[in-house]
This record gives sequence, structure tokens and C-alpha cells, in this order.
Amino acid sequence: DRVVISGVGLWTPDHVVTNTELVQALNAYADKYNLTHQAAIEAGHVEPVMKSDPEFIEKASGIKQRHVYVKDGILDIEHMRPLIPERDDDELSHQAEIALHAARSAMASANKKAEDFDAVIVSCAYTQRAYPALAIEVQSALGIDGFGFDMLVACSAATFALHRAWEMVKSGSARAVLVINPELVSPQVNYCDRDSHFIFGDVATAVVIERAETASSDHVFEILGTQAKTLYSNNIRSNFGYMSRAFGTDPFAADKLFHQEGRSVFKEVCPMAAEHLSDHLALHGLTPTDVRRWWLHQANINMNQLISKKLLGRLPDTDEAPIVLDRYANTASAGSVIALSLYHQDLESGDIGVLCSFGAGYSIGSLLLKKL
Ligand code: CO8
Repeated sequence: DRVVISGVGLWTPDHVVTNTELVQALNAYADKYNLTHQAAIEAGHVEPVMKSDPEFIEKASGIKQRHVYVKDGILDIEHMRPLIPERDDDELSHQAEIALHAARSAMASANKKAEDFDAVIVSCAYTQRAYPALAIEVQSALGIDGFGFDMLVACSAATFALHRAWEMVKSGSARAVLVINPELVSPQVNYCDRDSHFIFGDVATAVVIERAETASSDHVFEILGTQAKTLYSNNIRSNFGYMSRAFGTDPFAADKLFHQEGRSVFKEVCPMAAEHLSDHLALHGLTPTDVRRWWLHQANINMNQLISKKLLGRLPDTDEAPIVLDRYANTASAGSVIALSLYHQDLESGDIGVLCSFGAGYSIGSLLLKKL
């Protein structure tokens, strides 16, 4: 009754936005806004828009660029948001479309067809609508006979969904589960805010979970165990939601977009994540030095280095703990799955790997994997 990851899929949007491009747009927006509101700013009634700096961004985060689903509008100071055409109800939705790209890539890597699956989970930081579930739309587009549902756990949406898939396969309620993370986050980024305008990029990832006996791909990882931890915090928050209509407030105000106390997140989450990981390994009689590869959440290079240092007593090399956030930025829950997708082919039988997310909620989720 061993349960495995037998396929991983990654879809990367074609469009790239560099730090320099983002900063040029924000700084031009700031000049215009601050000039327009000069009197009110001088009188202390309006806060000026602060300017950004590409050197700060790379040093503070390790991010050099991000991929985005639609680039139009993001760098236009009249818009400062992606301009994505709304689709009719009878068309494939945008988020389902990117989910399908990753799903098909994961299915191909696992040598699986639609008829091999019983369930689809779409799990990510935001779903573009409340219902019908994106997972059911994706299930229908793929022709999977079974059931699907959506999950939201912000940064830990991917790992927590993999936990659920593991339980479903282990209990026999599904033969195989497709877990998809269509992280279409650019519409929630405040491109006018220097503290957060650089943090996020769009991507979609997918993972196939099944029993070891049915797995036929070249790279199969047994899930030895899963662990999760949540602790309520307001330090990373978005108030976007259906209640805005009843509140009668601006549904697109800054508090309705991603915002955070980055310093506090950094200070509070790093020790939690390190402790969580060493405890998880200890449950299996393992220590951090037994781990061949760390597929860590990709929010900030300094966070990953601090967590790794706490675990290993030294900085890991990129072979041990690959970094993808330089190219992809923070992709909410998908970051650790991108790392898994790009850096697993070289592992040998018996090698131990750890997949781990940490962030908003706070939430931490981990899976201990062994290459078969
Ligand atoms: N350019 C120039 N200066 C800047 C900029 C900028 N772009 N941004 C901030 N500054 C200034 C600040 O105003 C501050 O100035 P002062 O000292 O005068 O107040 C100074 O630089 C230092 O700022 P910080 O202390 O904020 O700088 P840090 O070194 O802490 O770096 C980071 C900021 C990069 C945000 C860092 O704190 C960090 O990465 N923290 C952890 C954040 C994190 O991991 N968050 C999790 C994100 S949530 C998630 O992963 C998923 C959520 C759901 C998805 C949402 C999708 C939209």
C-alpha cells in the first residue's frame, strides 16, 4: 500500500517581467501620482507613492524576474494591473486553461491517461470564481470520471493538497489523484506598492499521486510521510472576497490585495519551518544530513538560506537545495513543486528528499519522499 508521486508537470508563462521594467513603471507612476497630489501630500493628507529600486529587490529577495500570464497593463501607469479579457461562461476559464497545461504535462510524465484517475484537486492561493469548482471544469476538460474539488491554503495549498491526495490513495477512495496548482496571482499584486510589487509571478504545476504498484514512470518517489502545521497570523493578508459587496467598500482597495509585514514573516516563519522539518525527519528516524535534496518553498532566498543553515549548520549548495525564485519569483504554493519538477531526474534509488511549503496562514506543509 505504498503511495507515490509518479509524475510532475510544470507550465511556465511565456511573458517575463524584469525587476528593471517593474521599477521603471512604479517610479513613473509615483512621479505622476505625487505630482497630481502634491498639495495634499505637502499638507499631510495623502501619503506619497514611494519609489522602488532593482538593487534592493534582488538583494532583499533574490528575485531577478517573474513570468506572468498576461503582461499587458502591468507596466502601463494608467493601469498597473494585468489586462485580461473576461471570458464567457461557455468558454474555458483562464485559470482552468493554465491548470490544464500543467495537468497534461504531469500526466505525460507519469504515463497516465484520463481513465487512470478518480479525482482532481485544484489547490492554490486564489480561485478566479467561487463555483463551479475549477477542479470540476478541469476534470471535465480532461475527461476524468470521478470527482474534483478546490482547496485554498495560500502558500501551502500545494503541499496540503498532496497530503489529501496521499490519504485518498492510501484509503482506497481513489486509484490515482491529479493535484494541480494554477497560481494565477498577478491580478492580486499591488504594482503600485514598492514593498510587494516585485514578489510574485504566475505559474502552474501539477503532480500525479498513485499506488506504487500502478506506477510506471522512470522517476517514482514514495511518500514516506506528511506533516502540517498552521498558526493564525495577520502578517500576510488579502481581504479580497465576496463580502466586499455587503461592506460597500472599494473591492480593489489596497487591503483587498496581497499585503504583508515582511520582516515579521521572515522572523517568525523561519524558525517554525526549521523546527517543523527537523521534527518531521525525526519521526522517521532521520536527520537533516540524511536528506539528498530539499525542494523548499520559494519566497525569498534569505529565508531559504536561514532555514537551511538552522537545519544543516551551513549553507547548502544549489544541488542540495535548488533555487527557482530568481527566475520565477514567489509563485505562492507552486514554488516547491517547480523545484521538484526541475530537479528530481538525477536522484538515485534510496535518496531522500523533502518537499516543504511555508508562509501565509501561517501554514507549513511537508512531504518526506524516497526515490524508488
Ligand atoms: N525599493 C526600495 N526600498 C524598498 C523597497 C523597494 N522595492 N521595498 C521596501 N523598501 C524599503 C522599506 O520601505 C524599508 O525602508 P525603511 O527602513 O525606511 O522603513 C527598507 O527598504 C527595508 O524594508 P524591509 O525591512 O521590508 O526589507 P526586507 O529586507 O525585510 O525585505 C522582503 C523585504 C523581501 C519582503 C522580506 O521581508 C521578505 O521576503 N520577507 C518574507 C516574505 C515572505 O516570504 N512572505 C510570504 C509571502 S506570502 C506567500 O508566499 C503566498 C501568499 C499568497 C499569494 C499572494 C499572491 C499575490
